[in-house]
Amino acid sequence: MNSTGSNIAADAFRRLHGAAPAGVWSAPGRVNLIGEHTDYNDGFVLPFAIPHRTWVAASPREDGVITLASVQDGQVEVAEPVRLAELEPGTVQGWVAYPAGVAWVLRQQGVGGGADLVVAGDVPRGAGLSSSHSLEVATALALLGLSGADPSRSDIAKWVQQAENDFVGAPTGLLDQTASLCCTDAHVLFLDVRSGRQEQVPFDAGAHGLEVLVIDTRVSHSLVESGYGERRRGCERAADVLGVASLRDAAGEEGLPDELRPLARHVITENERVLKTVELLKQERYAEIGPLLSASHASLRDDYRVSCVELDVAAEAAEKAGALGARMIGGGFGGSAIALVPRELRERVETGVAEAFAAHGFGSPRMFAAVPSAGAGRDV
Ligand code: GAF
Repeated sequence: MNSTGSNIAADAFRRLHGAAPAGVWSAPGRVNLIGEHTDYNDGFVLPFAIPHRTWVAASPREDGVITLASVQDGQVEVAEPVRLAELEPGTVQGWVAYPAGVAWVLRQQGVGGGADLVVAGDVPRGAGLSSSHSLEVATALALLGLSGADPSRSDIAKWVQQAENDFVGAPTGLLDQTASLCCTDAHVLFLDVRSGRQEQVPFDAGAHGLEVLVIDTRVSHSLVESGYGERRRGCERAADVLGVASLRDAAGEEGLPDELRPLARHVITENERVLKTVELLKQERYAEIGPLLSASHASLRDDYRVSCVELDVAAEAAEKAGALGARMIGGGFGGSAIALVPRELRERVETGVAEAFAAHGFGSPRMFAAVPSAGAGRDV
């Protein structure tokens, strides 16, 4: 949908509202190369934006109402309009909660008003590629753009996080919205969540004969939210016991009760792996990041326990077929894995993963190579 996603949203807007939108804004999904479950521990992450995006065609309204429609496979779904003044957490369910949550937060910030919004997009949903954050970020840029406000991207990321935490009710960190807002073409974004420091690190796997293959398992297990929140609370407890502000500051796991040790171990070692990966990328030693990706997966599987059998099979089968490393990405319990694959082995890896899925009786995974793409912005 990439080159035409903006047109699809704008055309549907014209059909619904009888006039062209005032503008179209879009935001990408993301792949996190490494640095998982470190964001809410004040740690390091290293995402890049994928070419898949969500577009929001928008025009202002004077009556404090937000109307929402989405275009999916040519079908337009019109949602119940929401009145800004009546928005409260829990008042809106389903996909509308994401844009509504953003409007709710912006209103508290004194920006953004009523608007007609029409959404189109091609970020695979429920695949751990941040489709909901891309919708939230595109909505935020649209509402801000309509109102003429121009806050910093890190403020927008914090507001989107607030919408996600307080309105949608998911206790997520800052990784996904910052990735969507701040990633740039041909780079990974090295983000220190504590300080907010960002560094764009060139990432051209193709120049090294490599590809980042995304393997969407197409499963999303229940417990996602509670499993995520439980890990997050475990990390906070561990930091408390250790007497540090967050696990970012933990030097080791000594002194922790048995059940909290693996959580701390994951966060400590994962932050180290991010730093090492950045160093290797800067030295153009791309192939050597493979083992770090695999170590990240093992840590998420064994210590943090957020993997699942489909993700484990995906990572294992990819490596067996020649990937230099593979890992689950995102929150876990389903969604996607990535594999670092020598270009000439791409087909073999895809076949190996597909066969392993079939042998386990799983549905077919969706696979595509992802290249670092542009972050969020105004299209029209
Ligand atoms: C999800 C969350 F939204 C992120 O904030 C991050 O914690 C990630 O899981 C795990 O690294 O994508």
